[in-house]
Formats: sequence, structure tokens, C-alpha cells
Amino acid sequence: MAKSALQIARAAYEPKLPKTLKGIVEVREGIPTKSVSDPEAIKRLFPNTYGAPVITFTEGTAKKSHPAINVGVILSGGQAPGGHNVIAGLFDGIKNLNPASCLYGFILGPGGLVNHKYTELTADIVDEYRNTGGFDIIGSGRDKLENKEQFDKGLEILKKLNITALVIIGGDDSNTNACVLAEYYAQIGAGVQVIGCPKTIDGDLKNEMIETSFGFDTACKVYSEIIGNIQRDCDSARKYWHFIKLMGRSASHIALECALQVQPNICIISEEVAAKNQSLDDVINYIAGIVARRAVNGNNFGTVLIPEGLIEFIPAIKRLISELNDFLAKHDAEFKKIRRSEQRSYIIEKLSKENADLYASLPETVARQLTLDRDPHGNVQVSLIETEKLLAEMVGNRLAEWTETGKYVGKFATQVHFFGYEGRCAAPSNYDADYCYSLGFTAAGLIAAGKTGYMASVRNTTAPTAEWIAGGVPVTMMMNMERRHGEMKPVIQKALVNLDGAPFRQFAANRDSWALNTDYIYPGPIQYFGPAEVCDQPTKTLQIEQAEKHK
Ligand code: FBP
Repeated sequence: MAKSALQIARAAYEPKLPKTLKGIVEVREGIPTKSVSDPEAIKRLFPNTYGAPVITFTEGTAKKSHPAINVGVILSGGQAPGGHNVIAGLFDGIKNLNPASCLYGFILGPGGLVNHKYTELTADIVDEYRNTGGFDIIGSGRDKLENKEQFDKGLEILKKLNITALVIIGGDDSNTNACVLAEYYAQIGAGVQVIGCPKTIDGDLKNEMIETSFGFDTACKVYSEIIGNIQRDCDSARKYWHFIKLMGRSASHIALECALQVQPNICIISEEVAAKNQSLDDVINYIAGIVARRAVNGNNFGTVLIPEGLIEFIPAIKRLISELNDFLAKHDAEFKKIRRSEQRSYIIEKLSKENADLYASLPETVARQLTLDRDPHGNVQVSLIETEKLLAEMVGNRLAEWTETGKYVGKFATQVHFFGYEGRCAAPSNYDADYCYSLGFTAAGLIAAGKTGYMASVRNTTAPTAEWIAGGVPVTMMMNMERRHGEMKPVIQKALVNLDGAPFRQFAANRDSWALNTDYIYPGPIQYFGPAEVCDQPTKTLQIEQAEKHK
């Protein structure tokens, strides 16, 4: 395989491990845990895995021998930088337990387990992928593992390959399913442990025990580099307003982190829009207001960061999406038979008056995008909704109205961008390379400790790597009940941007100044080699959160 100079140099990078994972590992068990919400319901649904203690690994003294084990691994959902290093850490971890242990990768996500598509991951294969971006070592997929038939089908191949532990690398939904699978295998005495790893560039799989999901660091750095470049272009030509939508599904963590890194003129935070019960009109007025104020100083240019999930957080649109979700979950087949040209009026006829009126008022393209197929977890595919165009167009219309009344005097030309896929397979930053390798190694430790229904957890990651704290958290501890596909289901609670949290407060304290002044920061590309203060910095979000925690 041909390689770039950076790929060759990067292959030699040795990810740093926490001190406690380097030698003999001892397991320290905490007290029994409870789910974050709805404990009774969750306990009823997970009688075998509920309430287990938090696990911390410490330095041990007595070397234990471990039998050779066969382990399976699955990459689930959207790509995130560092997935290959989780696999490398897992591989090295199980070989460290016993050199005769074997790792099998299931191909193209959870579907590979059900369809018995797998490959053995040998040392040669794993070595090819160390410190590289992407999930191409075995591929990923969004199939949802949710029913008994799939679990039983999966068990057939696990038994055939003598696999006694399965590691699922995924986001909140995939880890929820990992826990359902762990519970089922425990209930039937299948003899297969299931361990999860926190992946997603979205950054919304985090809580007290999971500081961040892997990939968030690298993806945000890639987006911030590009936004920084756009800001320099913007300040050089001084003629465009750039509307930049950023991936991240529901939560605005990516937009917030990029804002902290680049200091744009405007950044919308969906969670704040919802908290303030703002309408689409309010958001438009806010952006147009800043455009008008900058125009007074002759600054007819600027940058607007828009989180991908914004549309779902505008309360009226959220109600519309919720009714559409329930309706389409029940009548999808009927809807698909309606001619494309009649779909809009069909939907308007079926919705309640309030939602039908709002749906009818949306531009044709956005209305259509709201009825596109949900993902297998029942989520609207927000990456397909062109919010950046919607806002650019509507702000333009508002400014035209204001021009008529003399409220605005200026020139408004726009460029629209969507950054998402660009960052998901980037070569992992040193932070993600180390974090992911440690997560994989930790997963091996949890397997050795006989745990199931756990997520690998590596904390204290703003400290030097040697001081990171590795262990495991029972997945049920992170769960609550939510409405999905029209039914209440146990799911890992999504972490949205906390408006009382220090990262948002820091942004809110500065945004008025960033709006009017041109205070852009240009982060530049990720650096893999060089001084630690350039190469090893975690995200601003994590640094600010941890600084507040340790105050
Ligand atoms: P995960 O939650 O599976 O990690 O996916 C992250 C994400 O990149 C979202 O930010 C985005 O909305 C979605 O995937 C896009 O999905 P797809 O890759 O199927 O187009």
C-alpha cells in the first residue's frame, strides 16, 4: 500500500499509556451504582447488569496468569478519529494477558456479527493501521442490534469462533445496544462478555465518568483549522458572510468548541435557543442584527457557526419533528407510496393544525428534508438538512426588509459550508491517539476482570498521560428512559451543552465582543510532532471543564 511521508512517520508513534496500565493491573471495585434517571424501570429491564460498581485500575504487584481468550470487535456508527488505535490497544491488551489470545473484527458494523462476516486481526494487519484515521480496518455500519433473533444469530458465530468477549466501539445508541446484548447474554448464560467504548465526534457521550468521547478532539481541531482559514480569507477580501454548519447531530458541542478555538462573529448554540424558547424568527433577527451592526462600521463580512442539530431545538420545529417521527414510524410504507409531488400536501393533511401550519411555512427543500428516512435509531438525519442555506437565505430576506425601512445599510453576500465528513477520518491527534489506545487497553482489562455491560473509561485526561485513570463504568449507570420510534426505551442519556457549564459561560462572556470586533484566531493544522504545548493540548471544552472541576 502506497503511503504518504506523514503516514510513514506517524506509524512509528507509540501512544502513551497511563502508568496503571503499563505494569501489573489490579482491579478496585467501587460501591453499587444507580442509573442517572428512571432507576426502577432500568433495573427491571436489566436485572443481570444493573447496579454493578464502578471499576478503577490501580498498579498491582502480584502477576496473575490469564488463559488465552478470543475477543470480537465491532465498529459501530459514524467514523471518529482514533478507532484504529482502540483496536490496536485492545489487541496489545489481550496479547499482554496471554500471547495466544486472538482478536476477530466483524465487518461493516453490527451487521457483521449477525451475518457472520468477520476477519481475524493479526499483528500484521493491526500494525498497518496504528495511529491512522478511519474505520477501514474492518469498516463500520449503522445496523442496530436490537432483537433476540440478531443476538442469537450473533451468538452462533461467537460460539463457533470460541469468542468469549465482544467489544463494541460506538456512540450512545450503540453502547445502549451493547448493554442490551450484555444483559441478554448474561440472562441466557451464553458465556460472552460485552464491553463498550465511547466513540463519537459529536462529543455528546460524556458524563461524570466519561470525560469525552474519542474523535471529538481531532474532528474539532480539523474544523477549527478550516474555519480559521476561512476567517483569514474573510478578513482579507472583506466581502462575504460565511454560514458554516458543523456536524454534531443534536448537541452543539462541536460548534461551541470551534467557537472557543476560532472566535467567530456569531455562533448559535441550539441548547440556548431551546432554553430561551426562541423561534426561527428570533434566530434570524439575532444574526441579521449583528450583520447590521457590523455594517455600520463598514464590516460587511463575518462568520456564523451553526450546529447541525439547530432546527430540532427550535421548540416549535421540535414539536413538528416529534409528530413527524411518530407519524412516519407508523405510516412509513403508506408515505413512501405517495407521489413525490403530493407528499407535502399529504403530510400537511395528517398533522395537527399547529404543526401543519409550521410545516407549510417552511421552504420546500427543508420540508422535504424533514421527512427523509430516519436513521436506524429513529433520529432525523440532521446532516441532510441544509440549515446553513436556510439561515443565509432568511437572513438575506430580513436584511432586505430592513433596507426598505432604513434599519440596515450594507452589502450582504454569502458563502455556505458544511463541515462534517472532513473531520471524521482525520489522522488522530496525539490526544486521540493516546486516549483511544488507552481505551482499547482498558477494554482488555475489563475483559480480564470478567466484567460485562461496562464501558471502558479513561479519566483525568487533561493531566499528563501517566496520571490518567483507567477503569470501567456500568452502562446502566448512564441510562434513562426516552421516547424512540413512538415508544419509551432505555437509552444512554445524551449530554447536551450545559448552559451553566464553564465552556458555554466563557463563550457567552465573549461573544458580544467577537461579534463586533474581528478577533479571529487561526488555530492552524493539527501538529503531530513538536513541543507538547503545540501537539498534546486537549480541547478547550475539556480544559475549561476540568479546570472548573478542580477549582
Ligand atoms: P455517531 O453518533 O454514530 O458517532 O455519528 C456521528 C455523525 O457524524 C453525526 O455528527 C452526523 O449527524 C451523522 O454521524 C451522519 O451520519 P452518516 O455518517 O450516516 O451520514
